[in-house]
Amino acid sequence: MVSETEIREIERTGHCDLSDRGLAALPPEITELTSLRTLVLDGNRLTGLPPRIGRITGLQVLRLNRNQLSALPPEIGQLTGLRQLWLNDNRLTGLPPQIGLLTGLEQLWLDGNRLTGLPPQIGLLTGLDVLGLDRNQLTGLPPQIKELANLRALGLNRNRLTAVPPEITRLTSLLALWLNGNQLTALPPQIGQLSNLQMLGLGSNQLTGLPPEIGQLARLQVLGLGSNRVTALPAEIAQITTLQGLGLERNQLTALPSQLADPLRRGLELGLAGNPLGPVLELYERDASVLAAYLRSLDDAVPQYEAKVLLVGEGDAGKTALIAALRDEPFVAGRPATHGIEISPVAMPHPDLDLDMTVRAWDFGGQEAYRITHQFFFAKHAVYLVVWKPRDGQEPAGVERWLRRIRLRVNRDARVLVVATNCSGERQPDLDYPRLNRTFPELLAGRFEVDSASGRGIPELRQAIAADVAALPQLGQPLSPRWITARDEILGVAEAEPLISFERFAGICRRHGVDRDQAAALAELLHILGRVIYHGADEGLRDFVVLDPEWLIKAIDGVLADETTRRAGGILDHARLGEIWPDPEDGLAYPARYHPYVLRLMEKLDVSRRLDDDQSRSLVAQLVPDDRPILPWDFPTPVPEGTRRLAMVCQLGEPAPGLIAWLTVRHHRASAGRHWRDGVFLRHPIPGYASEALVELRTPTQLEIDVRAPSPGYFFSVLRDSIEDLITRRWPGLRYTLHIPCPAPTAAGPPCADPIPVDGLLARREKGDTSCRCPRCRTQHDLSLLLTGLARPALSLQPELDRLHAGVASVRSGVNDLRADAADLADTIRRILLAVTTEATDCPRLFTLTGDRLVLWCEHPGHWHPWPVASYAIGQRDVLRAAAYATLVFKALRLVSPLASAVAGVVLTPGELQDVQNQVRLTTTVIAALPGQETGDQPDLATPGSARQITLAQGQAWRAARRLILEHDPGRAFGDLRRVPAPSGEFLWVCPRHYPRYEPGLPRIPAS
Ligand SMILES: Nc1nc2c(ncn2[C@@H]2O[C@H](COP(=O)(O)OP(=O)(O)OP(=O)(O)O)[C@@H](O)[C@H]2O)c(=O)[nH]1
Ligand SMILES: [Mg+2]
Ligand SMILES: [Zn+2]
Ligand SMILES: [Zn+2]
Repeated sequence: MVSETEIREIERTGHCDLSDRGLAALPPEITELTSLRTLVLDGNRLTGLPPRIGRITGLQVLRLNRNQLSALPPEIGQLTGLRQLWLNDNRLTGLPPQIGLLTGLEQLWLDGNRLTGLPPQIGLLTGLDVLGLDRNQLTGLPPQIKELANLRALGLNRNRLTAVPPEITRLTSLLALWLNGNQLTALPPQIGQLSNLQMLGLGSNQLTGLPPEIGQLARLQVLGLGSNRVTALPAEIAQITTLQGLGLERNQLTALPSQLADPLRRGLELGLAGNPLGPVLELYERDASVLAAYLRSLDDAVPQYEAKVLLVGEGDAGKTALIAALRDEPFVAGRPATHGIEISPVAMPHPDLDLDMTVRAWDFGGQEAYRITHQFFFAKHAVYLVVWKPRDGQEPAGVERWLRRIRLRVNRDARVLVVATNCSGERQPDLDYPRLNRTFPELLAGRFEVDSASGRGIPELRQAIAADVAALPQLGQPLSPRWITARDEILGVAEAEPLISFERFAGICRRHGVDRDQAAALAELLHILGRVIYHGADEGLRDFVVLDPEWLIKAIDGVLADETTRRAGGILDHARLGEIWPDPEDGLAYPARYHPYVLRLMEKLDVSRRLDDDQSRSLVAQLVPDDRPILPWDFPTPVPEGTRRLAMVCQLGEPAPGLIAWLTVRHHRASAGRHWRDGVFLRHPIPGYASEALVELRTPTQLEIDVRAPSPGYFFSVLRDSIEDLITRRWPGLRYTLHIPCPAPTAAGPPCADPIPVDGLLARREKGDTSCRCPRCRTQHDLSLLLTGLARPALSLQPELDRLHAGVASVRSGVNDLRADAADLADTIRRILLAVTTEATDCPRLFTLTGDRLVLWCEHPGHWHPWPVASYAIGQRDVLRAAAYATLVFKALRLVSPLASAVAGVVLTPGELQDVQNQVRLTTTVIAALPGQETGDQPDLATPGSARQITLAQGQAWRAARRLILEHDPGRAFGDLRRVPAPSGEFLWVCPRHYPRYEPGLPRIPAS
């Protein structure tokens, strides 16, 4: 079993590793080796240990993870020299009392066993530093646990605790306490005694709140409370100045304490998803400082009762007449059709409180032409009326279509009433409401029949609307009286000026005692509530506020209805805007000074884009020709030598109107001038990547993507991510699945193309499969090849970087073509950025270390370059803090210069290339001098079977580097590097030279 040589080696080193050998029993010769200090037997089939184990008295480390031990022999107590005992993932139901003799023990690991209790002797292990008891069946701990005065980490995740054992609160040395996945309903106030605690995990319990004493945990850094039933937080939580992360996902919070404003400004990260917080959630999503400003204003706040009611339905259904009836206006026969949209207030008493709610009705014109724009303005947290007119034979199917449109945009976050008009009483309209209710259970709130002429059914409908409005999460949201008066004055201006500068907005706020930060937060809040349109994070848009959404919607409708632009294939000549948006005497006015703003807003909504080569014209994607132009290649055409193909089909649950138009606009930088109603042909803007793509709706619900390039993975994953990003942002209610058309060639020539579901492939890879068979043509495929560009490789980044380095080396000797490697480098850097982005996106992520300076880089893909303006003087200790992450990133950045010069000089200016080379030279020296630093790419104990894109160690490495950068730049100026959204949805930090590619600012419009 164990060879002579091995035995000699073990005797020499004192170390014996017999893991994963399939051992069913401990080899007898081992227990003779009394000099043994470390014995590793992980991953065998041991069901018990022989009493002779007690003879290895010199043993310091004994590892028995992943065996089948159901008990330990009493003789274990003879191993008094033991410092670490690892017994994770066995079948232990208890521990022998002799465990208490192991008084030298520092680490005791018992995760994943069947323990229902611990012996009292556990209290004798006073030297214990770490005690791991995750995944057992513990309902309590013996009181003696309190004797473990040196314990620093205690893991009790996924047990059966219904209360925190009181003795735990005496373990004042604890730094980390994990209690996730138990059945806790409350925390004892004594929890505050754990004054050294840095990490407290309480997720997936049944907690409804926290005791105020939580504020005494003066060193706490991370508090996890996800998936509980917390309804409110104690204000004291804000006293913990060390707190960096507070996870509150999936609780019942309806408000946050105003005291959280300061911690938020210091950089506290909150997890708030899945709480009924309404607009507060969106404020935080926009920016932490915006939420902080709002919370800070709340001292003397009063509750607000404001909401939107949106009326949708076919033309002539009776929407406008219905609003008139709800407003108690006299009935008017023969109304004209509504153009675009009309917004008007409807008085509505609160069903329970003695007050009037402010409800604004949005009456959408029902004509077809408006539908694509109007869906932008379908808001969450609102009440919808789907209006239809059974008497004239409007088919009930229309109702379902409108319900689908609403669900696409709001998912579940709205209430919908179905209202039949013209119902003067004789017979029930023919609508299969029970079926609709099954299809839209989260949305539907009731059906009504009314007659706006006679007023029949109107009082009941009004009551139902009031009840649903009152239940919206934002109702009763507190607002400062100063904000209220500022808001009212500002909105009073809307009549005369549909759009004002942010300066003016802030000026009015100032007069009401609302400072500039708060003014920005107020603008954001009013935007979320649908009162104004304001994009504070956008360079071109943050300087003004649209006070009248109706005005903007009508302007966009005007462009989309413009026949001249349609005839020009969607090319809008800016000089014609004066014609499209006349400046009439009465009604809505569009004087020329507003034109740039409206045009920029259309860009923000992905309606149009300026042409790259001609800034005085824009492409309006919804007006492109219907017909498919001639393309350089087509789906079935064979792939030329040296080019590879990646394809994917995105199967949509229902049609998503506007998808192709939005994709066309988003990827206008990659435009190859060929776009039509159902598709677009793209070419990556960096010619060196030689990447082309065809994106086309084959049927209204089947989107096909085909990318061809020497190395197509990069462009493919960018396109795939941008589609998924568009869907999640624009149509959160849209279900979709991804498939890969089987690439195997058929006898006839074209590929088999049978769609293979990506989910299934991922599940197989999880299970360890490396290949799969096409159900149709039976071809055996390599799983990882099939998944290129669709799933982050299971490999860590390191091997990919090593491969690229080898590629560059071989190019120097003239063997390799670098175009493929250049695209692969782009993919690798993007993967690093995406991986660390799951940690934090609030600071640039590429940098080099030159010994005494840390220099940030511009992240513009393919054009990465140092940005010496953003550089910080750092000391030797700082270098060490950032070193682990810097080493990983540097492996990628070192390749920038050789690959950039290979693909073409155009990607970097000569100055930038010089900077790159300087930085790389200096950083090479720094990295080489580091004391045996590794990047943390080695297997990671904390994430077993780590197929994750970045290991926990790398995540920690990044967080350390981020803290260092933020310490050196507390004002977060970053030398004017700015955060911009990439077409694929993620954020990038780019320099002022590259900035306009993402946020082009206001267009200049030629005088007509
Ligand atoms: N008798 C009767 N007539 C109605 C009722 N509802 C609407 N009408 C009439 O039907 C016509 C169309 O109604 P509108 O309210 O303008 O329809 P709409 O849904 O706003 O139409 P668009 O603005 O084109 O989308 C008008 O002449 C109304 O007076 C109703 O409940 N009873
Ligand atoms: Mg109308
Ligand atoms: Zn096939
Ligand atoms: Zn740049």
